[in-house]
This record gives sequence, C-alpha cells and structure tokens, in this order.
Amino acid sequence: MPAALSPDHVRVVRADKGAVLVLSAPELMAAATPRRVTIDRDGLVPTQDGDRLPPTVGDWLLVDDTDGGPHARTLAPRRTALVRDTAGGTSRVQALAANIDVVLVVEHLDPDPQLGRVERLLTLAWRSGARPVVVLTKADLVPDPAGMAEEVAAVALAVDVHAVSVPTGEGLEPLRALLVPGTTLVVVGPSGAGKSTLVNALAGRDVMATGGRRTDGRGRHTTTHRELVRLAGGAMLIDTPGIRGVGVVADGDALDTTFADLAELALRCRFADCRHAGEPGCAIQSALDSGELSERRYESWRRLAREAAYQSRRTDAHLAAQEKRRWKQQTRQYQRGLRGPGKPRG
Ligand SMILES: Nc1nc2c(ncn2[C@@H]2O[C@H](COP(=O)(O)OP(=O)(O)OP(=O)(O)O)[C@@H](O)[C@H]2O)c(=O)[nH]1
Ligand SMILES: [Mg+2]
Ligand SMILES: [Zn+2]
Repeated sequence: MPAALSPDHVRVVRADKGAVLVLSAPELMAAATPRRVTIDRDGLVPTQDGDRLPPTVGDWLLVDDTDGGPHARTLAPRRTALVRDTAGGTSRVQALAANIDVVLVVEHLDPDPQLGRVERLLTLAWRSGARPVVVLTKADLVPDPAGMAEEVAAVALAVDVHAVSVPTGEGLEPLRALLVPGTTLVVVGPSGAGKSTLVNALAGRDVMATGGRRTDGRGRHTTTHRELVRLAGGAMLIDTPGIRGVGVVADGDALDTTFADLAELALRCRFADCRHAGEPGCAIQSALDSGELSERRYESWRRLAREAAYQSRRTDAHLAAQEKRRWKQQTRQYQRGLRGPGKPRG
C-alpha cells in the first residue's frame, strides 16, 4: 500500500458499470471475498484535485457507508497508470490499470510475433511509469524460441524479453522472480496470446477462463473484463481482455524510450528541426541507406509519432473547450454576483 494511503483505502479489483469490487489492503493478502461499492450515476469518482474520473482496476478508493450500501467517495492519486487513447471522436483517454509496477507485454511466438505491436505496447507501458517486460508465449510451438526472442529483443531496447511455454513450464522461473510481494503486475497483449493462461500458471490455479485454440491462430476474446488476481506470495496480477488496436497517448518521452535508437540518431541530424524527409545531413536517412535502421522500424516510429501528435492536438482542443466552458461559467457567476441575490433580471 503506497504511503499516501490511509488504512481506510480499499483497492478496486474489478470495475463494472455502476459499481466496483474492492478489497482492503489486509484483505488483498488474504482469501477475502470482494465487496461491492456503488459509484455515482455518471460512472465517475471525485479525485483529490477536483477532477472526476472513472475508477479502474488497481485504483484505491475511500468509501462512504450510505443507506444504499458502500459508495465511492474519492479516488486516490494514481502512482502509475496504463492509459490508452480511446478510439472515436472524443479526446478521452482510458485508464486500463492503475498503480502497477510491471507491465507484461504479452505476444505469441506462434503465429509469428508482430514487432509493431510490441513497439506500440512498449510505448504504452513506458508511459505508464511502470517497468515493461516482454513475454513471448507458446515457445513449445516453435523450433527456435531463443532466436525469435533475440529478434524481438532487438526492438525492445532496455527491456527483458522472456520466451515461455505454459505446458512445458519453460521460461516461467524468471517471471516468478518478478512476483515481489505487494507489487502489482498487469498483462497486455492481443487476444489469444495466452495472457489468462499465463495468469493461471503464475497463480498456480485456474482463476481466469482461457480460450480454445483456433486453427487460424487468432484469438476469440475469451476474457471480457479486467480483473486483479491475488497471487499466493502476495503479488497482484491484473488480467485484461485482448486488445484489438490500442491508441497511444501522446508522450514524447515514452516514444523516445521505446525508440531510443531513433531518438539518438535524430540528435545527429544536421538541422535540429530535421523532419527526416530528405533534408541534407539527415542521420536517420543515412541509417536507412546503410541498413543500420530498418524501414519497418522507421515506419513504426513515424506511425506512432503521428498518432501521438494527433492525440495531443485533440486533447489540447478538448482542454481548451473545457477551459472556455469554465471561464464562461465563472463570468456568469460573477455577473450574477454583480446583480446581487434576488434581484430581478434585466
Ligand atoms: N501451446 C501453447 N498454447 C498456449 C500457451 N499459452 C496459451 N496457450 C493457448 O492459447 C489459447 C489462448 O489462451 P488464453 O490464455 O485464453 O489467451 P488470452 O491472451 O487470455 O486471450 P483473450 O482473453 O481473448 O485476450 C488457449 O488455447 C491456450 O491454451 C503456451 O504457452 N503454449
Ligand atoms: Mg484472457
Ligand atoms: Zn533527420
């Protein structure tokens, strides 16, 4: 339990529409049954700084006892949060998990891992403030898991990459070492990658339902909700549904960490504002020409950077609109104040 929390804080182990399931810190370490806590009709809980947010798995809450049962009163500040850009026209971001220490980016070895997806999820993970670790599943289905893990490691800079197999137990030991008591991990990755299978293996019991394998190797979205699972040693592991496409939320630092090689190259371009689009003295262009930098990785970086910039513009527009509304409201209040209470209009 983080220091800023009181013993009254309870943790969200599951978030549904209208209500969340919670456990206190001592209950998280025991086999207690979660309690249901209702939330305001708009699905939001006030934060300490006057905001209102939808609670997510891993959040800590203070609860009021009301006639209708326990009700969420305030949401504690999030130490870390895995957030994604929600698709669509709004500029809302969605927190997938809060107060996490490790993000397990789960990708299958069979069918072939998608490097672009790993890069995308790593960007998301770096932005969360938690430590990313890549887990490559289904090592038993491929002839050279170690070789494939090396290829993935080449695009997962400064990140540990583990090839694992649940049926054979291969590679699970280093993951068990991450299950430090009191810490929280979250698994993210495509449907069918084996996230729930991994959660069950690490839990040592079947907590989450897992999907049957389809011949085309594609997932079937077996897990449909996010849930915090308590592990025997005192670590907590959040399972999530497979993600179809996650939008990255703007964060230059996260992109620069995921693509540290490109960020480093860009520093060596002749012009500080080089757009790497044919300018003379472009270090990225010469790395592409020499083959030091792959076209695939370059395109992946461009795509994510474009997406992040777009997301950031939308957020700015949204914030500006919000600010304008607030300002209008204040002006109205001020004008009412000038007219004085009870004074007739006009
Ligand atoms: N051979 C093999 N099969 C695995 C392994 N891990 C998972 N599977 C199989 O892959 C299928 C999908 O596993 P799940 O754990 O349900 O996948 P998931 O990532 O939770 O999928 P969603 O809940 O849809 O997001 C199941 O049939 C598992 O038995 C593995 O290490 N080796
Ligand atoms: Mg699952
Ligand atoms: Zn350049």
